[in-house]
Amino acid sequence: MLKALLFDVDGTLAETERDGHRVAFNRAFESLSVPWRWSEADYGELLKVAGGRERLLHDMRRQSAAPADGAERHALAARLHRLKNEYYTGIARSGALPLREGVAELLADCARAGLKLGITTTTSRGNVAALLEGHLGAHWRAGFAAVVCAEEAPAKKPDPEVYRLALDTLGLTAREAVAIEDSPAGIEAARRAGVPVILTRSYYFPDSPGGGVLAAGASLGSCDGWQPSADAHATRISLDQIRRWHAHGFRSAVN
Ligand code: XBP
Ligand code: MG
Repeated sequence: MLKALLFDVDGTLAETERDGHRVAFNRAFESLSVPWRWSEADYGELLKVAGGRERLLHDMRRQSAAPADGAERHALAARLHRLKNEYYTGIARSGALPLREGVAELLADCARAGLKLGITTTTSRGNVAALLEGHLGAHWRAGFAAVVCAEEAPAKKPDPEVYRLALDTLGLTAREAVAIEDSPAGIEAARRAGVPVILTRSYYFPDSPGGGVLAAGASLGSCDGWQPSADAHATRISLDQIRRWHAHGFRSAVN
């Protein structure tokens, strides 16, 4: 029986990457007079590396202006990442990163039904708080029975640590939860923890593979184009719809 929904953050709760993290990284580069910038297209490629600091270190390998010394490179990445998060939280608090369509309604379905909610993300607690305080109010944390972020799960997706910790916190088995994810790394992390996935494709991951997930679609805010199909009479993906996919999943894809 379904007992919890576990939400990824970046790309799933909100489209935070292009106009949030990417812009904040570029501001951090500028502030520290680092001579490179990340275009929208560059950033799409770089998102194959989960974790902002890990992404910086990965990119520095191709930047001729990056420090050659390993320790200096790590120190610069750490400084840039801290600064990026300061800029990012400012952007998130400004309200520039709205929740994706259907997210607020699905969270409300869960609250009404008493279904547990969790956050399972590669980003930091501060970034999640900055995003969710604006959308869900100062007491947003009380609505989530588990909030697992980079601080608790330093091994980034596709490592399953973040999902395993969330299940431990909730005291649930993997099959009692459903992960809502947008990226291939996120899907893999959930699946390695045994948690069935609903895939909501995002700006940077429009082609995330839908094989092996309970359901895949473009938006929780619409019933169009979902595989398997969603209730044609509904206007959005509801908790009831997710319960149906979950129940059906154990008779087909997940088994
Ligand atoms: C997405 C990520 C993160 C963000 C940046 O996390 O991979 O690295 O791009 O955040 P998720 P940080 O989809 O799991 O929410 O700089 O804090 O890593
Ligand atoms: Mg994501």
